[in-house]
Amino acid sequence: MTTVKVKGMSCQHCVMAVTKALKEIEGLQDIAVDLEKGEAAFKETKPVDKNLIKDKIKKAGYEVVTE
Ligand SMILES: [Cu+2]
Repeated sequence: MTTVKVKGMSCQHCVMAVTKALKEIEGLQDIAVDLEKGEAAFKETKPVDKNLIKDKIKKAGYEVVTE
């Protein structure tokens, strides 16, 4: 399971939007977005470029936090 921090989610609508964005990426599976933690978790069935994940989430209107 891979987890990324997502900034800007405030309600279930945001959770749905982020989930939908991640579902569009080939190779991601079992996507689980946690509103309280501000995290998105998923399984990679093949290596997925982290920048693609960032881009998709950004296009949905949210920000991936990298520390
Ligand atoms: Cu929202």
